[in-house]
Amino acid sequence: MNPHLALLSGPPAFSTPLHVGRPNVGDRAALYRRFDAMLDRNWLTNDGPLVREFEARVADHVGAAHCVAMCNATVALEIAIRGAGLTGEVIVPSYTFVATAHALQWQEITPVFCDIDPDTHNLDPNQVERMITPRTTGIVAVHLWGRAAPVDRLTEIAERRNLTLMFDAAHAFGCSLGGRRIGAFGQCEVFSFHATKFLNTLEGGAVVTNDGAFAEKLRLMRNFGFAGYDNVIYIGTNGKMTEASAAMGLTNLDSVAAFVATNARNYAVYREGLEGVPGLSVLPYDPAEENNYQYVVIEVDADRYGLTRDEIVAVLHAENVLARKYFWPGCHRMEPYRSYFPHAGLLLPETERVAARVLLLPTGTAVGPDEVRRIAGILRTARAAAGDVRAALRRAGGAQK
Ligand code: T4K
Repeated sequence: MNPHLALLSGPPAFSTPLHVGRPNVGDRAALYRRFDAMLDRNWLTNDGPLVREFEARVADHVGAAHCVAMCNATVALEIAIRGAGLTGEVIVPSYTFVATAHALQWQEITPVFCDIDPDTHNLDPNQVERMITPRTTGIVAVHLWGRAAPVDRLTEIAERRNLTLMFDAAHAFGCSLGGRRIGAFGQCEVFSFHATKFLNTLEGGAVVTNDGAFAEKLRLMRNFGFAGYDNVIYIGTNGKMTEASAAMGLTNLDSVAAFVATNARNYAVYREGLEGVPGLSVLPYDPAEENNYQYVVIEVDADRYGLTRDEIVAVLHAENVLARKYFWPGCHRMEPYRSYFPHAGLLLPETERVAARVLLLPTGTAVGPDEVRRIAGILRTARAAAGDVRAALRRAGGAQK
């Protein structure tokens, strides 16, 4: 028995939980100054000055002509999808946060789940081609973990098959492809600024695009379709970002370089700490590109490590390391899709395999290098004690699901 593991009756390595998704927060004094100015102005939402400043800075940062800030990325996706006129069927990965699929189904558009490339975790363009039917109107690709989707191949397919291509860039703020920042590919790209994201606005999202007419349409749709007092010229909803959110966003934008540096350091320490551990691989980021390193993604080869992904998660949780199984079990195994398409998994072998092997480890500004080293140490110890761990989990009724 290895007494050091909490699962084997040692004390937990951490007295308070370490989370995946602790918010990164910049200069508090600057944030409070912005809040004060907002309160002095008595202007709290509805296209206020802080939102406009935030939109200009985001557009500039990512190299897109227009940014339309929204209350969150899910609503931003819904509005972008509706604004682009998508109907019928739209091709999406199943290996993504469920919001990507929900944004379609919410407006009765069928998400057609397409398999991924197991190396990139992004849509496999060869499979995309196979999923196109006469009802297909678009593709919503995801830049998963901030690593760019196969933009060139997808653009070529979309143009040839007359489909609208847009990107869920929820993870990809500040990331690049071919030296070009993600933000201006396809018809539009959608960022998330949720509290757990690399850049947060408390809750928030944005659509960025180079298409001015499209951006104007989205601005109308974001605000009930109002074009001036009493004049509704379009169907709309309430997708507005508040001034408080923009204040947070502007403050955090000033610290983006520091957030990247922290994440990159944690990532490097994880890599070093897990180097040579059989059965664990840390998903690589292309050093030739800009990355925000917001996710530390581990793939588990259970045969070589000696424990399954779920058993490792149980070990880590016992130590107060709240590793996450994103994006298990895949959208196609969540409702309502599981009921609508009970056999979807047959066409998604790589999605199923990857979703069963991946776990995410805590990083971000709330986590320091010593903590990262200790987490890596737990993973080394657990491998050495795999037999005891498995026996303990069996006794306790199986690994946490
Ligand atoms: N597309 C993709 C590819 C996405 O990943 C997402 C969101 C979206 C679209 C939609 O974007 P939004 O509409 O949310 O803007 C979290 C986030 O809620 C979600 O935004 C994110 N992706 C997804 C990957 O992660 P959960 O259900 O795992 O979150 P939750 O509440 O368990 O939070 C994660 C951890 O973060 C917690 O263990 C604790 C910590 N946390 C969380 C919050 C909110 C904090 O420490 N402080 C906080 O304020 O979905």
